[in-house]
Amino acid sequence: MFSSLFVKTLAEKIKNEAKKQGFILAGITTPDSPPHISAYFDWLDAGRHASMGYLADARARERRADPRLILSEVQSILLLAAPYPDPKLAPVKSAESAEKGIISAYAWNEDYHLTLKEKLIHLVRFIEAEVGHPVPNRWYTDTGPILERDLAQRAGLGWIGKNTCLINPNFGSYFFLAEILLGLELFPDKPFTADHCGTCTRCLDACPTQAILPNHTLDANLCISYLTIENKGEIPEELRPKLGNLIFGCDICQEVCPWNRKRGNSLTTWDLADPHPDLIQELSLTPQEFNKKFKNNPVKRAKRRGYLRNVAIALGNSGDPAAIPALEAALDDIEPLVRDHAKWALERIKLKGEKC
Ligand code: B12
Ligand code: SF4
Ligand code: SF4
Repeated sequence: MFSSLFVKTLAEKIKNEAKKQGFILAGITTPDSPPHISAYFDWLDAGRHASMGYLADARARERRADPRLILSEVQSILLLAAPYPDPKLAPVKSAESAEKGIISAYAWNEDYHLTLKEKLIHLVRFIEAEVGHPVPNRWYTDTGPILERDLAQRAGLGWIGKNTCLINPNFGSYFFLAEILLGLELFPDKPFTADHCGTCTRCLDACPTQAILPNHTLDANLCISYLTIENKGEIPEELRPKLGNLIFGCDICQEVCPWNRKRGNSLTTWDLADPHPDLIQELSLTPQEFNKKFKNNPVKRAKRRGYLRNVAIALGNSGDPAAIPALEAALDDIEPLVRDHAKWALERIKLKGEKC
């Protein structure tokens, strides 16, 4: 048992060390059940998770409701935010935009699941050195059975906006969340209780598929981020035109958010050669070229067949006859998913041509 002064000072030291590691926000909460766990259950029961079955099984539900089932010794949870680039930093050039695709800004750098790992391990070592003994711990970013946004709000990092993202008044929402469950008593931060959305409805108005629901949740069945990344099958025909030239993920409900208007809130460097690649070239990527291009990059999650499916739709949406030869070649692609979407894209270009 530590003195309360030690517990408070230790928490501050840990948060300072997190900032030195490049995290822009750090806060501590208790392992109690997340405040909006019932909203999560309702969301699942309404089928809003689409095909993401891993979110809905009994194990997933129990663990999200009680972090102690993940680590029985847990006494505190350290929540962290790591920045990614502002999509405005690489604007799509308007003259070429019809044939350019848009990759979401969170995927412009090496996969955060890999890059944050070392920083999280460093923080655990730092904490153990400070207390002078091993500390039971478990860390995650994205993939843990944890409601990261809800816990981050309770750890004081920001509020959950109508677009469902965690937003901080100083940093906007272009950041990842990560957390370390610790078998260590730490002084918890105050929850972030203000809701700075007010009467604004920009995200709801801008969402191309009306995926955002009025209760701080969204319907993944309609969300372009889900459709282009997590969905492994066909994209429903009626939604394809709404994808525009988004070929991996979607940043629209964050781009329109006034809290992301400020500059300098995010990372200013990235390692993807072109966040807005030439669609015709992308459609001809062989499996080897795809694997090389997106090695250790989040785009790999869509797999070549999902990515080229998205690229074919974007070409169809461009209505540009220059895409016809590439789409015709894709009718012989090794993947049925790519062939089917190329066929749709060709029909769409033809239809658009007839209307002109
Ligand atoms: C599944 C998932 C998705 C799904 C579903 C997203 C969703 N909004 O539900 C899809 C594939 C669509 C998706 C998309 C994206 N995702 Co995602 N995703 C997740 C994941 C793995 C689980 C989220 C989840 O449980 N959703 C279910 C809903 C019900 O829970 P929730 O989103 O946490 O929302 C809470 C609020 O709705 C709140 N709530 C409910 N009612 C009410 C009422 C009030 C008044 C209030 C205040 C709150 C509130 O309670 C809910 C439960 O705690 C998390 C990682 C994690 N382990 O948490 C990342 C995560 C949420 N995603 C992230 C990112 C970056 C994205 C994208 C930006 C990627 C992209 N560019 O395409 C988009 C953003 C789309 C959006 N507007 O949310 C980040 C978000 C960081 C942030 N600043 O918020 C996370 C935290 C991953 C990470 N570690 O960084 N994602
Ligand atoms: S990510 Fe795109 S499709 Fe999904 S809710 Fe936001 S604006 Fe709508
Ligand atoms: S766009 Fe407006 S309503 Fe939507 S999250 Fe941002 S502030 Fe809230």
